[in-house]
Amino acid sequence: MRVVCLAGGVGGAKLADGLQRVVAPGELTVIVNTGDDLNLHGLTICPDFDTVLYTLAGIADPVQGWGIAGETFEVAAQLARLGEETWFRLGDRDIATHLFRAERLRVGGRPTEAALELATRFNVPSRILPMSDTSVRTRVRTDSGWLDFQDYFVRRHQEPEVIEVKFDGVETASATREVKEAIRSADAIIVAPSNPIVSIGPILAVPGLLDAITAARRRGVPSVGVSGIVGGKALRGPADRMLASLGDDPSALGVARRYATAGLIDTFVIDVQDESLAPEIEDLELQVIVADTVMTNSQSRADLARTMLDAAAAARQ
Ligand code: FO1
Repeated sequence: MRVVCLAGGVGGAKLADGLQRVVAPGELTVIVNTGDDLNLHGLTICPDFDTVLYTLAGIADPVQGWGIAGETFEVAAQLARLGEETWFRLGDRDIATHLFRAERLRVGGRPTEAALELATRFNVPSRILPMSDTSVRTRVRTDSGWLDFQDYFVRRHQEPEVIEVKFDGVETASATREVKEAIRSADAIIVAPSNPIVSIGPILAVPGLLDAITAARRRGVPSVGVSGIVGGKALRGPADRMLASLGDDPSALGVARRYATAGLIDTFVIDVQDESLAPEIEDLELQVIVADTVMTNSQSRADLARTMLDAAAAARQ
């Protein structure tokens, strides 16, 4: 079964890891949000890509979910001594990834080519594709005006209320041939429990990408999503507060509404804690599956992946 997973953030990486554990080697493609990317110290940093990369390589920091386990921060400490800003902390080993990427880009490689090569070098059997090869930058409007995503997310600890979101550069971005080909040949599309606004939102905004998913769904390819909001609380990050401040329901129902409106999915997995929301989600003409969705270890990642793939297989029959 060839599986395409849309992902961003730590929750997306965890589900991607579960999928990689249950599909045959090489059958998984993860399409990753690049709206969180930033330029720092002359380097292009791709946090969501790298989080998926390190997680699928089995070397992600188990506590924070991003970065590399056992990381050291000598370069960051020296940058601080030089008077540079270090609120976005790059680990020493992580910097090696950035140097690798920088060199590939410097000699004219596309971000997708650098991404494929990085996955190979890290012995990852899955394909991890940036959503596009041109720069897209998520920005959020708050009381302090428009902020770059990582300024809001890391520097200001997601504290300001988000009143508007935009994806700078997305109008001129396009789905890469690798992304289109992965969706064209997919047997199932899986939408990870990532932030629907700033992780999945930018992916869907890339011209041609949702069209490719729509075409796949018309051919009968099932598309299964899962809520990253359980019991009205985001499992991680600010998705619940963002949904509320943007006028949506901060719940699995709010996430389902966004995906149903976009025409992204036909089946939605909600947590057992949210079972009472099932009828309202079914009213959106979505098939609802109730399951344990909270991923606390590799077994529960694989279990959620299996639940979603089983739902996809059932939808194909
Ligand atoms: N998150 C933080 O909260 N603080 C950091 O200093 C930080 C550094 C960082 C460096 C590389 C990387 O790949 C990710 C990093 N992240 C950090 C995580 C990142 O901001 C978030 O995971 C995503 O952008 C949100 O999905």
